[in-house]
Amino acid sequence: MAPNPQSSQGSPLDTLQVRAVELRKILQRASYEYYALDAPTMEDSVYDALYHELLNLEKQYPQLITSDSPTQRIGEKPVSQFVSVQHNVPLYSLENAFTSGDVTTWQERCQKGLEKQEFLDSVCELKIDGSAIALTYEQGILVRGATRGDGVSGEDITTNIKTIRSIPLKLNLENPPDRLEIRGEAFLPIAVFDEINQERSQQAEALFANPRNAAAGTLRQLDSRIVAKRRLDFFAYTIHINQEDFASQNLPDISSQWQALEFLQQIGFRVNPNKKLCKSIQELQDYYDYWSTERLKLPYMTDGMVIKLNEFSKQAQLGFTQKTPRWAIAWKYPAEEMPTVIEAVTVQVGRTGTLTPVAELRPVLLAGTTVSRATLHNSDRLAELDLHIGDTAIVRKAGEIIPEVVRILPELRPNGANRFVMPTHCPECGQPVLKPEDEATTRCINIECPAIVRGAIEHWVSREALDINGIGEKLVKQLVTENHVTSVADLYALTSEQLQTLDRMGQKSADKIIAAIAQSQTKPWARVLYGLGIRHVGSVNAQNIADNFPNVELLASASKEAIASIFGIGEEIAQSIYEWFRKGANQDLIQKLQDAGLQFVNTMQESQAIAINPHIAGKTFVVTGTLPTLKRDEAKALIKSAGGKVTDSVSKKTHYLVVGEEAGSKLDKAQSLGVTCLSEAELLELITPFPPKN
Ligand code: 3B9
Repeated sequence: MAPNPQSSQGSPLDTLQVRAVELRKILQRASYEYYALDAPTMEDSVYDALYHELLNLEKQYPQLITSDSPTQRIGEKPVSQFVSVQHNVPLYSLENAFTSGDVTTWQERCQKGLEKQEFLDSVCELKIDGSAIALTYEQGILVRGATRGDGVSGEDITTNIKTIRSIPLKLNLENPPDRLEIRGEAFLPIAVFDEINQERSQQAEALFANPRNAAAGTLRQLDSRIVAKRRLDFFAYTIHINQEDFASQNLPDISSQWQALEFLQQIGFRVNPNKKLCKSIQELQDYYDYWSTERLKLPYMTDGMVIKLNEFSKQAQLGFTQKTPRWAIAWKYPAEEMPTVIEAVTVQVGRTGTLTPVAELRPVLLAGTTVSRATLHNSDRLAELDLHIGDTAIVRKAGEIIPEVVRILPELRPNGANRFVMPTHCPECGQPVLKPEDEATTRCINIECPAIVRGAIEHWVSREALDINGIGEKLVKQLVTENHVTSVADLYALTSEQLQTLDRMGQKSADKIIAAIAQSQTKPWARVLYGLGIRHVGSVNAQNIADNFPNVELLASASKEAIASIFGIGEEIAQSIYEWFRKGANQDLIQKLQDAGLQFVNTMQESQAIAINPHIAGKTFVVTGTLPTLKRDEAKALIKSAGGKVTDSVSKKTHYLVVGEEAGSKLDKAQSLGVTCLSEAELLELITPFPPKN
């Protein structure tokens, strides 16, 4: 809307001034509803028209311009530096709590300080992850905005502050006090942060690590025209008014934090709506728990909650320490992402030979624990990151997940930093490594690689596998380094005397370990299978496989399809098992472990899981002679587990005679009675749903 030519030409300046005041009032109201209350009432086009009317008025008559005019928000030309300012009242920081215990301790301390027994009503607010700023209003007009700085003095950033639409340039108060101070958090919405970083990456500019840094950086921008484009926002949480002013200006009586927040909103500020007045520790806990996940859906970053005793009289009694109020505490959510420096990259070789690059970090506190190493996953990931030694990186640890490097901040790369490249040879055994084009991982394929041998043994002795007590990481390392063992089978040839030659190993512990190793010979076939460490064969899969393939021979000779038809076993697992048994070294290993007395056959108890088999159920068996793989007891147990009956002598009622070598009179009798004779292989074929291929 253009200024009315008649009124601007013919009327005295007074009329125009009245119009300017009116326009400002309307625009201020609209801004307040839009930015502070998040409840717009005016069409954007109407706002624009009124705004331009005011702008034109002020252009023609610059004497009409006031500092609280909405036209004064857009930045001025750059300043060369900021002026330092003293804070009248220091900007206190907050004591941190990390556990509910910390919060209870704080509440009890407050109660003690006030000689109270009962819970002290507390206001919970979200802790916005931004920059604390202090705003000064004189006669209701914004005259100064300052950064927190060190709490005592900060920098005057008034021109930048004025660009923040949710900060009123003029308070919505009839009789404003001479002087009033507001504190709160300036922040960048996450969406704006993402936009800015996207733009910066397109223009090959340095990226901001997080919204907090972006907000702080923006507030200290010397060119407020850039600040205006960044759409900073602000939540207010504290108000200071001189007591005398309060009385003389007949302001509403504010005696609590809850009332202060309501008042702040009334006079024009954006106050975070997610506040709660709590009357018990449980309510504090509920607020914390609720927002621990809900906060992730908010359009801005939060890093915790702030708890403040509600009543000002109680706050005043408790007062402040050097740096923090005694009546408030910040209960933080565990930080999940932090920047830190990658001091080195090491490469670990896992038990399957996989090479994993690991970042050695300058230690940082993440999600409540100190983290000094983070995985870089694999060579593909490493190439994506373009990691150089000395780079600053964002490291993340969410809950129990292994810490990982999320991204690199290349703008912080030191001069002359070297790119890290994956080794072409295994760092453990020096043999060339393999990196198939279609796989992300690099792998050492030397089965004698000490790292692979160590990993295999550690897996073999682990709880869910053979559960051999007393053999830890350190002992495994010694055993392998000093060539006492080159495979898990060698464990069974170890002697107590041999162990006693090792570091800090007495006879007692050595004997114990030997006994524990011997004990593992009784562990069921399913655990042995799991202990072999075949890729993708976890303990549950191992149990399922062992239930369906009651001995190793059946499994070793099974087709891929037969393996894949087991419940829970997919193509990939079947392929992996099939290939494992095709390798000569693995066949040798099985032989050695069988010789060492380990269980490669289901015994009676484990066989219970096998489904009743119609060929066997209700049939009577006799077992005779020496079978090629099964002991006679094992064969009998197998038959029983499948629902068959086993007797000791052949009669007319015998359905099958299972015959091994050196069978005697029983074979003769069976042949004379016409009883069907089975070899071990034929028996197993009858029993297992998936007969071996030839
Ligand atoms: C003097 C939220 C944050 C926060 C306080 C906060 C950080 C700090 C604080 C503010 N988020 N709230 N609150 N939501 N990140 C509690 C430290 N309060 C003050 O700074 C403060 C300072 C006060 C009262 C409050 O009393 C006076 C003491 C002496 C003279 C005048 C006043």
